[in-house]
Amino acid sequence: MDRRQFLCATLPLAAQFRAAAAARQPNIVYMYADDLGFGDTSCYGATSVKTPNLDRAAAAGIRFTNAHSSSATCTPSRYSLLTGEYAFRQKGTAVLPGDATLIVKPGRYTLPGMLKEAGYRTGVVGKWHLGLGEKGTGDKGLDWNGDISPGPLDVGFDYSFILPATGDRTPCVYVENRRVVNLDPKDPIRVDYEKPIAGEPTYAANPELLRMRSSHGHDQAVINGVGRIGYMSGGKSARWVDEDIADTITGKAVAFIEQNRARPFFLYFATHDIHVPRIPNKRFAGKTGMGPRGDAIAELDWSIGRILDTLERLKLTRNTLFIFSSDNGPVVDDGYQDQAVEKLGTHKPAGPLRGGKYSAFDGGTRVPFVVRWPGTVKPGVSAAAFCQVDLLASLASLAGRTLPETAAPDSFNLLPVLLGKSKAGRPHIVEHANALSLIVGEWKVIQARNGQKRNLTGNELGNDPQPQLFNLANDLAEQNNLAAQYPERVKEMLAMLAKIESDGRSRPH
Ligand code: NG6
Ligand code: CA
Repeated sequence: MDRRQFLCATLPLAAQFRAAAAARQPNIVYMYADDLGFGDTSCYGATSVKTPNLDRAAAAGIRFTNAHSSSATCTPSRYSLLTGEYAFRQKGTAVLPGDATLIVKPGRYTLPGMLKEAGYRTGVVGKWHLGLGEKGTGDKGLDWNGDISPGPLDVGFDYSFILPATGDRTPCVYVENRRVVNLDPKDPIRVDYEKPIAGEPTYAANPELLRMRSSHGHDQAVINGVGRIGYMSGGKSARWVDEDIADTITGKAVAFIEQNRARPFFLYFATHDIHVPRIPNKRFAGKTGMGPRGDAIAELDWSIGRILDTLERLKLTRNTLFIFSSDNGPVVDDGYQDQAVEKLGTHKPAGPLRGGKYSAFDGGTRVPFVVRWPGTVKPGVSAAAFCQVDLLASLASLAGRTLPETAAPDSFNLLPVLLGKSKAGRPHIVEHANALSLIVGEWKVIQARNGQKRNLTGNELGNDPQPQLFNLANDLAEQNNLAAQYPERVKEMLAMLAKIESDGRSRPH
């Protein structure tokens, strides 16, 4: 008896329809790199580093050239991805410390929750960085040694295996579902973001333990020879080994696919690569001649290959929508002396774009975005405007779900764009760095913003006390500020942006 006949024989009619619909749903794998720039992969023009696995996905799918992360840093981009709401609407969605509380509140309509309702088995593997628990850490706060809740399982995921925040923030342990992995109860974990923990090595007191120095910050706890943000004690058997993070989480992602091969699944696989600290496995160390940053790109590409190979091996390729992107633009010096600057050579992490991570210029949010679904998506290149905040509404459309009126306030249903059936992208793009920007067609305005021009590690932020206007069609690199020449256009576009802000939503009713 095949699966259909079996369902017919055993289920009542309504359940048969549901099961049949679910059986037709494609799997969805959303692979999310960290800090990977528009120019960091060979399918987007890099020559100093090769990414054959991403290139093969791009050759068989669609390579987008005007797709954006919702923000120029991690936490707000991930918040928007899961909620379909621009992060600038909510306080507390900036880059979070490792002891932050969960910022996507249970009960919220989310991307994984929507897919779960549609019959998907949902999993998140990798970097989380959206907080955990409701009390924060500290003496009376989140206890890392017990059940950690609420977390991913309370906002729509059936399974989670995560790094709580970032590789450079404590606690340096994995959390699987509600528990720290490999924790010895006799060696409990304590996390502190205010003061050192007595008896634990610190950056200042124990330089002999360091194998990588900081260029800025990263000078609190020393774990595995690397200075981190935040302090921690205990959990010795649970601590991750930086060199093995890609292997560990890619293994968990592969296992999730294997275990759920027989039903529709949604995997959100958020890599640690190529975020700092960049400590790739020895298989990749020294392989690109570009130092750890280049080697981390090679390691990332290996992870992509493992996912694609797994789909192929399980014969799921034609029934899986695979999407790859990055949470924000590239950064070279992000606070460690890891030779990224010295060994950059002619490589341009943001390709032709100005700025990168943290920046209001396009390098901050215009990121690689590749969609592959053989048999359904025709290979090509798309210049359509797309934002990761649109994934919720677009994938809801794919899964046959109607969004509640108040859900996902900034998510546009661009499923036809995602699948290459239309080139009509979103009518405008809001970019979120320190300042907000608005792109409409070829024009881009950046709101006036006081503040530093560059951050402490030299990354250009795009702040200017006057509004800036660029024509991206002739000046993709944002070199010629035309604000003085077109004051009316600046005024109109800033008014449109102010309305998007004050309306509290931008998704059409
Ligand atoms: C910054 C860190 C940087 C990185 C970033 C968050 C310093 C000097 N810089 O504060 O290293 O961790 O936060 O990156 O500490 S993100 O991709 O998660 O947004
Ligand atoms: Ca990031």
